[in-house]
Amino acid sequence: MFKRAEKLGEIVKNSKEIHIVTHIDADGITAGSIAYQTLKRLGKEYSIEFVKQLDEEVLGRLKDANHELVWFTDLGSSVSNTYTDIKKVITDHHACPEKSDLPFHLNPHLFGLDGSYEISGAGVTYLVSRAIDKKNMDLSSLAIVGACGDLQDRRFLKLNGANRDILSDGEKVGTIKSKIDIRFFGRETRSVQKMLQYASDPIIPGLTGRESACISFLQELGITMQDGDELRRWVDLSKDERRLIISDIAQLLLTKGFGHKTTRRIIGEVYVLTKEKEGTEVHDAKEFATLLNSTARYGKYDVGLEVCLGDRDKWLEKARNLLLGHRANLVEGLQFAREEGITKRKHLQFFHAGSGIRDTIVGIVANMLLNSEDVSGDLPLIGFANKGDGEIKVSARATQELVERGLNLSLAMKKAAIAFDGMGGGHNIAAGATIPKGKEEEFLDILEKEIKSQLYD
Ligand SMILES: [Mn+2]
Repeated sequence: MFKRAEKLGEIVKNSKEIHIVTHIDADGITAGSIAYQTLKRLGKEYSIEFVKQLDEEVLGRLKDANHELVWFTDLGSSVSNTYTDIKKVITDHHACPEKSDLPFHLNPHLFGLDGSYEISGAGVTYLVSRAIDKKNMDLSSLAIVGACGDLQDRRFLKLNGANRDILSDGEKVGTIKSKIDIRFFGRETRSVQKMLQYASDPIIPGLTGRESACISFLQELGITMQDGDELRRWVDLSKDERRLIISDIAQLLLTKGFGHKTTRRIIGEVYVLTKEKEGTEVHDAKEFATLLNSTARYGKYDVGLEVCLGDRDKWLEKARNLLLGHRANLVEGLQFAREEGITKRKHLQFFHAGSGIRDTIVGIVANMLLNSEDVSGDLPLIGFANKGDGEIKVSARATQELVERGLNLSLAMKKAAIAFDGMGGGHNIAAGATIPKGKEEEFLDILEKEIKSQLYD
C-alpha cells in the first residue's frame, strides 16, 4: 500500500493544477482537507468541491471542466476503471469494482485490508500526503478524526489496522494521543447528566433518554453535578468519581441481562488532539467528527474545511452554530420517526419519513433510533426520506452484532438499488441508496431477501 501511495504522490507532484472532489461527511471533509493542505504546501494550483455521490451529472461536469488532475478522496473507487477521460488519482476506502487495481488507485481493499475499520478515506489520503512529504505527518490527527467519523473504532473499541500506524505518526509529532476512557459522546463538551442521557453505544437501561433519571442516578452516587454556575463535565470529575459511575453503569447493564460483550463497550480508546483547547469540540476526535458532519449536512462545506485547516475563530463559531441547529433537527427527526412508527418485517424494520426528515440526516436518525431503548436491535433499521425530484433516499443501519453474524448492508443495498436502476452502497454496518419514489415496498422485498440470505443461508 505504501508503494502505491508513493506512486500517487508522484502523480500529484507532477501535476500543476489539481481539483479535489470529496465526500460530504466527516471522513470526506478531513480527507479533502488533507489533500487541500498537501497541495497548498506544495504550492500547486488547487480547488475543492464536496459531493454527495459521484453521479453522471458530477462526472459529466468534471469531464467538461478539463482539470489537469482530479483527486478523488473518500469516494471515486466506483469509477476507478471507467471515465478514463478524466485524469485522476483516487484515495478511497469504499468497496472496489473488479479490475480496479490501477496505478492511480489507492484503496485498502486492493491490499487485503478492510476499509470499514482498518483505514478510512482520510487515512488513505493521509498515506499519499505523507508519501509526498514527511512534514505532512501533522495531518495524521485529521485522518484519525476521519476514521472516528466513519465509526472505525466501534468494532474493537479502538482503532485498528493501518489506523494504528497513522495514530502513532500523530503521537510521534505530538498532535494526537490515545487514552482509555468512557466511550460515551460528550466527555468534554456536555454535562455528565447530558452525556448519560444521550448514551447510545451501549444504551444505559433506565438512563438513556431520561434526564431526571440521570440526575437522580448521579445524586444517589453522591456526585456533585454543579461546580459554581457550571454543570460538571466528565473531564471535570475526579478519578474516583469516574470509576464509581463506570462500575455502577456496568452493574446496571449486567443485572439487566446485557452481557459482558455489551457492558465492555462502556470503556475504550478515545483520541485527544493535544494541541487543541480542552473542552472544545476539536479536542476530542469523535466530537470533532460530529462537528464536521453537522457543517456538511447543511451544505456548509467551507465551514468544515476552514476548521480542518486550522481556523479556531469565526469558522469554528459558525460550525458550533450549525451543530446546535443540527442537534435540534435530530431531536425533531427522532420525534417525527417515532410518531410515524417503525414497521417490523421478518428480517428488517423500517420507517418512512416522507418530507418530515431531511434526506441528509435520515441515516443518523435511523442510527440513533436503532441504539435507543424502545427500538429492537435485532433487526437492521431502514429509513426512507424524500429527496425531491421524485427520488427517495434510503438509509440502512445495523448493529455490530448483526455485522458479526454476517450482515453486509453495503452489498444488500447495492443489489436492491440496482433492481431500480438506483445507486447504493456504503459499509457493512451503514449504507445508503437512492431509488425512484413509489418503489419503496418492492425495494424492501428485495432488500429483505438479501438480508435473509446473508444471515441465514
Ligand atoms: Mn469514509
